[in-house]
Amino acid sequence: MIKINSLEIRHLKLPLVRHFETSFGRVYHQETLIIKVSEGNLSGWGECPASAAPYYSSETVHTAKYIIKDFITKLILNESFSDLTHLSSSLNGIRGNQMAKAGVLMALSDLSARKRKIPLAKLYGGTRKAIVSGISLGIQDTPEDLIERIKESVSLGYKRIKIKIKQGWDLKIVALVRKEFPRFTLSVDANGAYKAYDWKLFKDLDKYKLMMIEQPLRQDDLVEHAQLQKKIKTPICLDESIKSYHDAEQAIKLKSCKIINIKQARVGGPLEAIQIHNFCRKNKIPVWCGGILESGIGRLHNIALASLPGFTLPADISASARYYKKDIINPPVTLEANGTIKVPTQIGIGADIIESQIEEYTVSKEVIS
Ligand code: OSB
Ligand code: MG
Repeated sequence: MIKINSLEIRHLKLPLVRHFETSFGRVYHQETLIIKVSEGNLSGWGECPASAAPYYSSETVHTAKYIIKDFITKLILNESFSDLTHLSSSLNGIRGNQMAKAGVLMALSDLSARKRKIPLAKLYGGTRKAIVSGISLGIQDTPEDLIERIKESVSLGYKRIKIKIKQGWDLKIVALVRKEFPRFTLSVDANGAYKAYDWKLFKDLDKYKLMMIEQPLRQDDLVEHAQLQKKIKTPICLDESIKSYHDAEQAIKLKSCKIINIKQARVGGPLEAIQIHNFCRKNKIPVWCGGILESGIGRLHNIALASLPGFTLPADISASARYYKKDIINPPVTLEANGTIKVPTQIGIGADIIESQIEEYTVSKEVIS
């Protein structure tokens, strides 16, 4: 039984160690919502990494906060649910707004794990003791800066490097990186910056033996992705296009991709993410766990998810220190020398919440009960 009697939403603004640039722009801070749900004196934490602007997804921290306050809490506060699945399906009437739903459902999953006194990974049926970690490197001021960042990441132990690309920072950059790192596992992520008529560029990329090309075209271009995949050898991986289980089904039927990046925040929460994982596993589509610059709380949620057996490719889950000088969890997420991250064995998300650090980053706070 789940019956929460209070929900706290905090809007946090965390300074990044270094700016992060994608084809849709550069950020110096990450804005995110931390959600705390309580059942009596037991609480669970989740994260809604909707960010400040509607560029990666149509949501922002402000739209998500509004949806949580005015719609989600009205459906779940002080209501009884038999389990997480029951609760999750009660939100089906709210269209879209996946990140808002995800933040709340993550918090409820943490709460459920704490109630059962088991690690979150165990609640999800996770089987891995550690996950293989990759790193996503943004667009840099110069190619030399990028090479420097890659060298640093390889020496820290990261097992796969993902390079953000955009018009003017693509083929030449990949050629240069391949020359410096002939065999390292590399991928690129365009965040939807290209059009179907740019197909030749992707054909030219084939010779660099990338592990995948992530989201080359716009999010709604499933048919165009299928046509592009037919023309090139490198596997296409979809990120922004997959916002639900239904999207994953459509993409696989259409052969729009050979790999899927699963982000629980993007697909409406952990249960939807697990359904996509199960479907992909059945259809032999490899998946990996992506990230959206999460603070420690969302990062631990991603680690728990990535412990499921179908997550066979390196995750975009790096150490806390890759993004944040002071994380809001103790201990922070750290990278082992062999390029893995341990799946916590403590109850719930698996680390203590540093409430004083959360307070320092808080822009606004609201408690609904
Ligand atoms: O496209 O995967 C993406 C960060 C913010 C928004 C979208 C993306 C990313 C990343 C970084 O690539 C992933 C991470 O390390 O959290
Ligand atoms: Mg991506």
